[in-house]
Amino acid sequence: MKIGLVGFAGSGKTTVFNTMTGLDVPVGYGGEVRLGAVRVPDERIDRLSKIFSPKKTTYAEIAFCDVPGEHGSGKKGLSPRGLQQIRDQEALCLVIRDFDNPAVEGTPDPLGDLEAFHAECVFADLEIVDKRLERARKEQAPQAEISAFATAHAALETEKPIRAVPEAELDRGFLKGFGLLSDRPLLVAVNVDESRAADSMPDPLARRIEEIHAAGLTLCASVEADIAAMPEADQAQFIADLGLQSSALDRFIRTAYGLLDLISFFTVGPDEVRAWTIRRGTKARRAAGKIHSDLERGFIRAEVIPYATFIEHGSENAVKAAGKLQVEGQDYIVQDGDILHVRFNI
Ligand SMILES: Nc1nc2c(ncn2[C@@H]2O[C@H](COP(=O)(O)OP(=O)(O)OP(=O)(O)O)[C@@H](O)[C@H]2O)c(=O)[nH]1
Ligand SMILES: [Mg+2]
Repeated sequence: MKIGLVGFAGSGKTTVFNTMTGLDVPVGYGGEVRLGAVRVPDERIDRLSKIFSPKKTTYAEIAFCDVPGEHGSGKKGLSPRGLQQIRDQEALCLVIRDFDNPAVEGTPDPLGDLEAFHAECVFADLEIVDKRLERARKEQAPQAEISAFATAHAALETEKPIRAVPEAELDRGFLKGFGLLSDRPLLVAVNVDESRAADSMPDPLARRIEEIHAAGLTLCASVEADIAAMPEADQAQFIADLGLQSSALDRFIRTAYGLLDLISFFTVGPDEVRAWTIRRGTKARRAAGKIHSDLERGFIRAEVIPYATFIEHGSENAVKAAGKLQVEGQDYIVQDGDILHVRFNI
């Protein structure tokens, strides 16, 4: 999964990026687009790895892309270049400034910034959809295509993001390839001042985030950066002292998995214990394709052990002996924590 960190100049994107990835990219003024990956912590993988002692243990990963804001007098917006970079991301994390930044003019205005970002995405999309709809009508494209663009158009005209339109009302197949921004899952990270590091999201912001079908969390990027730089043994105590539930990274990952409706399944063996990330509702054959395209093409069946069942019995053989091994066909819907063994033939 690829998440783009976006937002206006000086909102703390690079600080968040460093906190999440453990990298040390210079913060401050603009900079380049940077890429980094985060290992998704998972106790189940820790435990499976202890049991199998594999040569290699692989956690799920989230890739982050840090997109610099647009600096300059009186400009508060996204440049065409910035917009283009955002279009390449699967999901967006909007970092909003709610702390005083001497390098950026003006007092923080989180709600205003959220509104401004939302409006920019909607207008950028409306321009694309408008043109496309006109052309589809002129060229007498199939009715289904015209209707998809008309539905998107109607939503955007009332300043609704496309992601708010239910699956049943909109055939998104037609919108693919247009890089529509308001159809991307959106996670809003409100970057608050040190003094409010443990505060929850203010009501008006929470309401607006819900209205535009996004998810939100608050964090203080500079405090989180301090936490990330500490020896691991000291982190938990510091987090508790601050009145925080868990680190921003933990909360971020949980929120992102919820927002994107992601789950993990596992493969195990002496060579590798590994977590794979899929959307909830993915069928066994598609999930097998994550591991390797051959497994999808030549799929015969999946032997499935739910994680809890495996732990209860302690080994694959014990699970089999207890008659608890599930043999599933291609349409089986993979569940969070399933341990999969794919049988295939090509
Ligand atoms: N007080 C405070 N300062 C912060 C916080 N987060 C970031 N900063 C500071 O704000 C400044 C800008 O942070 P960056 O992370 O570079 O912001 P950015 O969004 O990447 O900026 P651009 O890429 O230039 O748009 C830096 O001096 C940070 O140290 C925070 O939570 N509290
Ligand atoms: Mg930056």
